[in-house]
Amino acid sequence: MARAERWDVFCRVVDNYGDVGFSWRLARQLAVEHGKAVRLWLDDLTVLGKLRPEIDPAYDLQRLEGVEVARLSEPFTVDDVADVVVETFGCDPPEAYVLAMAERRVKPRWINLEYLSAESWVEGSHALPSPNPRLPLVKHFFFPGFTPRTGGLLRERGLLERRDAFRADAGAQAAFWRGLTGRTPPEGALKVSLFAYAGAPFEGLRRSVASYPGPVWLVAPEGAAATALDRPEPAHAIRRNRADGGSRREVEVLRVPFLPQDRYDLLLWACDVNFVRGEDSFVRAQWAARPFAWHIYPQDEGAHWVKLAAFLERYTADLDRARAGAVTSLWEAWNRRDGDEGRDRPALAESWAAFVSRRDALEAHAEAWCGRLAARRDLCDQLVDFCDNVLK
Ligand code: TRH
Repeated sequence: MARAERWDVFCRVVDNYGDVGFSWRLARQLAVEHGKAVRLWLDDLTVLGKLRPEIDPAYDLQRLEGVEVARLSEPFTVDDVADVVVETFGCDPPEAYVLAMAERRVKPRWINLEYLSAESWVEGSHALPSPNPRLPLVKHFFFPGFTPRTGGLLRERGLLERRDAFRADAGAQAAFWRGLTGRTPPEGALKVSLFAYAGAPFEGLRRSVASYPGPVWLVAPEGAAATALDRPEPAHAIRRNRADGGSRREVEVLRVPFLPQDRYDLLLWACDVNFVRGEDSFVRAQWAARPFAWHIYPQDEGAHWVKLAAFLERYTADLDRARAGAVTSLWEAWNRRDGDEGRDRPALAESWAAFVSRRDALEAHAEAWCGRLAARRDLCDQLVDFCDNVLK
């Protein structure tokens, strides 16, 4: 039997969970779905330990779901150089490893897997070579993306079938809610998951969702949202509501533990609206095919507004003006920060009301969008094809 092709995936944590969340998914797919011998090199094992509690950050080497998870530390001792080397987000493998790559007779194929963006320049940069200025090595850029001329998005085999089976199974959903909260949502409740960066207008959202004509569950895994909403609604807001005739409903904030990564998908599938952030949860919300709002990772000089607009342009292209406007204004209101001078400040309450009143149409849209993306090959498939058939 031919020996499995060896892949080394390197990941250095910049911050939060997304770098590891993405790298782990990729490594697992390479091993489980493509039969590669994969080592995932991580400089911070505690992050993977949050996403996968089976991981013990104390070990330098461990195995999970067919992936060898190895600690990336300096000085780095090279034991073996892989056939394919993936650096995620331009993180650079250790210098000693790169020198060893250059010494191999058959040079490893070297990929820089970049950040996700809906901007159109991505199509022109995807798959471009970048020769090393010092060494006889060529690195290729690989860009995730939303169009056929990009590397696509990670989507595990059978993901959407598992989602549909969960949605068709009321017992499984009830068991999920009981396991997470000890209860099941009240009849007719609007269930909203909440994952966003510190500084999002959490309190404003809590007030806004109260206009919903039924019970609301705001479900916040441990983190910025859960911390910000860890107090009762301010008294002045309640007084104002009473003065307005008291039409607003009780909103329940459910602070829940940070979920293992695969269970987080269940939360997105079980909710009616998902607030997500960064890169990986943003993609998972699209596979969940429910209306969602994206809290984008803030960048210097407002560069993230360009990225946000590029995605919104694609995502809302097929919507009529009112629906496209409802999505855009909610996302802009949600992402606005103090200091974003010169931007019109869309009011969160009105934006939310416009969004939620169009929920059925936005849900049909989310399904159509998901179906269109799912008709394309997933990122891991494309990456393997590129490395095995184009670069070979
Ligand atoms: O955590 P993020 O903000 O991560 C990233 C990084 O900050 C990265 O440096 C930055 O460049 C990028 O954002 C844009 O958000 P993200 O990408 O959504 O990753 C979160 C991961 O955590 C994702 O894999 C889902 C997972 N998750 C759980 O497993 N359980 C949970 O309860 C929650 C809320 C998330």
